[in-house]
Amino acid sequence: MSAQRPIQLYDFASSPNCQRVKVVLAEKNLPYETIPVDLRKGEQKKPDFLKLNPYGKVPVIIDGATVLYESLIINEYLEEKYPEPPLMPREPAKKAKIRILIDYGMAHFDSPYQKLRQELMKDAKERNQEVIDGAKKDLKNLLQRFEREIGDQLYLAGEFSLLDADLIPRFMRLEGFGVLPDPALPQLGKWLERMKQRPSMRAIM
Ligand SMILES: N[C@@H](CCC(=O)N[C@@H](CS)C(=O)NCC(=O)O)C(=O)O
Repeated sequence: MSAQRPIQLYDFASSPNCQRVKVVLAEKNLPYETIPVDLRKGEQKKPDFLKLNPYGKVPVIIDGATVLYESLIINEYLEEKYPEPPLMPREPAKKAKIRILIDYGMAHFDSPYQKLRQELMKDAKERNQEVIDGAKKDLKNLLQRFEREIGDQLYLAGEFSLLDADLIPRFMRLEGFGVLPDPALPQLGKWLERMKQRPSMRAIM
């Protein structure tokens, strides 16, 4: 029997959506090869790529005969297909809570996060400081929930889980945008530093 090829990851290095998959691949010690897709050149909209992901976005993984896109769904797949080490608790109620928090960190953060990102991408003299301040304030308010959730635990749901892996790329950007660290969010600040020490973060730092 011939050995199966390692997982292939269609990747754009600075993409947070690709980065969350890379963290999970590394946490699970899964060998993989990256196939760079240059988003600046529009390679993600070429017909061959659209056959893999009709949305024309990275990441995409190929695992044997399985082709998958959507980073959060890829990570759920990796967790189920390669259960060791586990990145989700066994109890359905705990799993459901983690999924609620992943959704919160993605969907609920999206509007102020994108607003801030768009504004900061502009030339400094064209930026609207009111928009920046408003988006930062909204993000800090949303982050309070994670500050309460983590409490004195090491990771967002106690043990390291998909919740940490899925959210870390976005939270690293929040640090780059000057939202974190914040004196009002001390536990999250410590978590961010703790996350940076994990070997799996080397793939994205
Ligand atoms: N919901 C998707 C979003 C994927 C996504 O937006 N990827 C970006 C890179 S971070 C992309 O490929 N953008 C190129 C484009 O939209 O043309 C996921 O989680 O995988």
